[in-house]
Amino acid sequence: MSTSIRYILLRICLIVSGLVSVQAMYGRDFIPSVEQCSYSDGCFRLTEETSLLFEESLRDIAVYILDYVPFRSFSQKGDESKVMLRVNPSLGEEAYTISVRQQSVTVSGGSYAGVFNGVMTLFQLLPPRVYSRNMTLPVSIPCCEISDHPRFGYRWLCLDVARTWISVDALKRYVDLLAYHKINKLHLHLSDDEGWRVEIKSHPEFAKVGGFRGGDSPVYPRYDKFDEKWGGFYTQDELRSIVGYAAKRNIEIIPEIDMPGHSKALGNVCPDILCPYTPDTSATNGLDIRNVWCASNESNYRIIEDVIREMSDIFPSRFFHIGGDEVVSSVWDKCPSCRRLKREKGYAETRQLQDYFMSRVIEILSRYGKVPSVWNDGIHGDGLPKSTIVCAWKSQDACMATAGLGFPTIVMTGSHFYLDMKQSEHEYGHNWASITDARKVYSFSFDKYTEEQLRNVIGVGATFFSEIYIEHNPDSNAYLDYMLFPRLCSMSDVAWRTGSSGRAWDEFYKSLRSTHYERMSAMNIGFRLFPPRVRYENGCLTASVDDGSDLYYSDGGEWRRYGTSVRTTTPERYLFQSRKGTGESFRVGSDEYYRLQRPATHITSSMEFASDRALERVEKYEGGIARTRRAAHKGDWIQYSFDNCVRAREMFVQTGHVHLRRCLFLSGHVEVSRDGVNFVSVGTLHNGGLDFVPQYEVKAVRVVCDSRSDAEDNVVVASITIK
Ligand code: TNX
Repeated sequence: MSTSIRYILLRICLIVSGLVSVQAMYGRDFIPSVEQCSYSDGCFRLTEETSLLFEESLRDIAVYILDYVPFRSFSQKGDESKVMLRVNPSLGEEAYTISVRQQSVTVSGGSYAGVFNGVMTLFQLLPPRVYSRNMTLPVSIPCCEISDHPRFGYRWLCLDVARTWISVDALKRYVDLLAYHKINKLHLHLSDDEGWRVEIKSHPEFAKVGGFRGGDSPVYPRYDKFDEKWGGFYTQDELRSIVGYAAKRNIEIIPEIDMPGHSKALGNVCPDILCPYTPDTSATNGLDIRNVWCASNESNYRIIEDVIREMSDIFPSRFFHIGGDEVVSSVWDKCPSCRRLKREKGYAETRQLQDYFMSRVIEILSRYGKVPSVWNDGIHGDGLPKSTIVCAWKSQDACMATAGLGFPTIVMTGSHFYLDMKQSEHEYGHNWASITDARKVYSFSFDKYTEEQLRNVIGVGATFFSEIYIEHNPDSNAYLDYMLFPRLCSMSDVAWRTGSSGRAWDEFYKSLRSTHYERMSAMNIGFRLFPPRVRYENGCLTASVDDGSDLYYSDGGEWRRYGTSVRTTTPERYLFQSRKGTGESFRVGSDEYYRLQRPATHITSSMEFASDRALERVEKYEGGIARTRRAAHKGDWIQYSFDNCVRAREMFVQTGHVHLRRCLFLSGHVEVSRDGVNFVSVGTLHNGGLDFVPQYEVKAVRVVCDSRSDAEDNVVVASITIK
């Protein structure tokens, strides 16, 4: 019988059985893909009378299921209608089979992990509302036989909880969301320049002080909240509870302390870990850029041992990630004792001190039974044991080279798997690696890898670095949800799909639209929809979507439901957005909306400017930033004057720069002038910048400092944005 005929019979069966009609058709749109699934006639009725039978070693899974499916009977003995969980050691550890017959459902897995994976697939045979944890029975499950196993044993997500604090409850929620997608490794980036997040009992100040930014904390403040103390850390008990919570969901937590670089937060708390010299901060706007552990200070290795000893006791994972990325090794050249160490060891290059540092840390790790994991730029020389798991991120070439060196490699190429990247041109995020949406993630391919390289690839991973997250109200997780989903759905498919189970994007996208968006809504994820296509032609704005979502639009006022088209002579004022369930798209306009004006502009300041060339680039809208010669005082100003008056629908000015601390007007206002002589205020600055709508043609715009004695650094100025 052909599959489509079976499918039709199945629909008829369900409709005739009168239980559930079309909704019972779930079970086709598996994400990630299932290796083999064949349907047969009939269905299993899951009712309140159905019992859940399980082997004792699977009790945690049974308890987990009860949270989602309201089984009344939870028993060890045989019943008429039953769902059974079993371990079948002849299957691979993470492999599973599901057999749905009219009288019973059996999920068998090679181990706890395999059974858990099977249960995650079983959930996808149920209506999406199962994820909302208030499913009502009865429901029907189509009769089928499924057998499945993952391509890679490491399906990984790295979450940067150092730059932006993520609470324990939020982390547990993400653990659940990963589990639904069969992602089984959560790598926590627990330290960086902006924070230290693990309680270390022998050094309580690491977390108690280093876990917070701003206010009286010595740690680099968050950009727009210089005076607000913000952040948090995980106590050891909280971490143990996260580890246990994750283990029940087949997720291993891999901790990372990023060393020897990326350690500024700790360096600010305990300056003794840094190389002992006074940095010259005149070139860096007063910022001490030393963020590297001193390699020659013996007491540093004792501190690291304290950290590793305590953390080994919290995290049962065999692996301990020790970072190794982006080390500014020139600090060691300036340190007398590191120079001495370099000489004693006979190193030709300063970089070799990194190998020395890493091998000392690895020696400590081995005393606690741990295998190291590093970022790919942590590999130097041949000091790393070949069992080191390498997270390869820089480029596809770096991934292939790492695998070629024989290291077990997690492929997390920035261009495809960095979920801090923008998802389309006008959206939020970084773009250094690429612009990456769910489709691009899905397109990842191992085609260029040699067989030998491929043998060393043990997993695929995504990463979310959180420098920018902190500016997007991280107390709600909306931004993180939006950045992770559905890109993680694509990643999970790349990491799981085996042999012929891969689908073309169109098919995968169909599964997203027809079922998985609904599942993610039941999971309460604020996921991203692909933005609508907006066009302006013949005086009309038209917008369209291909995912059945609802369209809305606004001309700056209230948001309205979109009908067929919007007739207007000012298309540049309109934005459109699609919404479906808990998902929404970015707000997008037609080309007219994005068109910027670049009138001839001259920038002057009461503080004068430091470099003519930089200023010229800013005046010509070529990007970059210019800096004033000194810090601002009350009454200081920066003025943009136009050769000809400008009629604009919106203007945006910004002082300061995300990466240059305190180079802004902490408080101030913006004034506009019709004649370049008389100015009128249009609003106060927020985060050193202001978006405003000029009511008439403008000859000049002036940003004025209102604080008595402002930032300690000079002021950074960018081009004015004029729409
Ligand atoms: C590179 S990935 C980094 C991170 C940044 C990220 C921003 C890696 C090992 N280093 O420190 O946060 O880029 O995308």
